[in-house]
Amino acid sequence: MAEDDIPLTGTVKDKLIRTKERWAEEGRLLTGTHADPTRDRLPPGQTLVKDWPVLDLGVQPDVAKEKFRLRVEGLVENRIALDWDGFMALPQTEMVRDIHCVTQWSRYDNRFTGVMVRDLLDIARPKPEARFVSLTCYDGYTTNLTLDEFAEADVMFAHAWEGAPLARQHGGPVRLVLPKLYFWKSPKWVTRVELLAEDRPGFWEVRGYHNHGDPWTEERYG
Ligand SMILES: Nc1nc2c(c(=O)[nH]1)N[C@H]1C(S)=C(S)[C@@H](COP(=O)(O)O)O[C@H]1N2
Ligand SMILES: [Mo]
Repeated sequence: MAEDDIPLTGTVKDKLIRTKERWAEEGRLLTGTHADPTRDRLPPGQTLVKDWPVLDLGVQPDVAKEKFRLRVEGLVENRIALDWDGFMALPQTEMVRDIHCVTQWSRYDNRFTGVMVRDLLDIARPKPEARFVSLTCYDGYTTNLTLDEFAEADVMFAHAWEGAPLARQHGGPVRLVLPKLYFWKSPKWVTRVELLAEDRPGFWEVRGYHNHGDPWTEERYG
């Protein structure tokens, strides 16, 4: 099964993880101020950047398109296992969004192209008892979302950025883009989506990061 294909994070940069865990313990980067998404563009405590920083566990899997699979399973009426051609044959959408990382950078106006989660869920058809989602990546990274937020209108499996294929370092061939939450909730190199009845906290969520991650209320840690 797919589970066996996914390397665990034994090769991860343990030191980096410990540093971030410590930040979480210390509540670092919390500014205690508030911003209003209807009025402001930069969430509290964030700094605007022009380049696009790379953040991950230090392993950037090389996922050949021939080997790529995107699976949607768990509490769905129709299990899906898309290969690259199947993924690219789905309706393609473009969106421009700001992104916000918990390590304090934000970047405006990122143009992504890909498949909207809604279009995938229309095919998979979540069962009524499905309320949460767990996403698993080719580097072993995981994160969790509520099905409601995963299914919002501007959540995308992106394969291109600014009109060019998404670079491997940014999660190519395919990553999630969920702009309204901190970017750790947007997994790179995604391969599996599991719909669940109970929440299943992911890699950073069990290491002190907030379970939800709203940048506007600074849900960074805890
Ligand atoms: N598979 C995977 N996805 C991941 C991560 C990771 O380590 N592995 N890091 C997350 C974090 S903490 C952030 S901030 C963003 C960074 O995306 P970027 O490197 O494209 O800026 O990816 C998120 N998605
Ligand atoms: Mo991050």
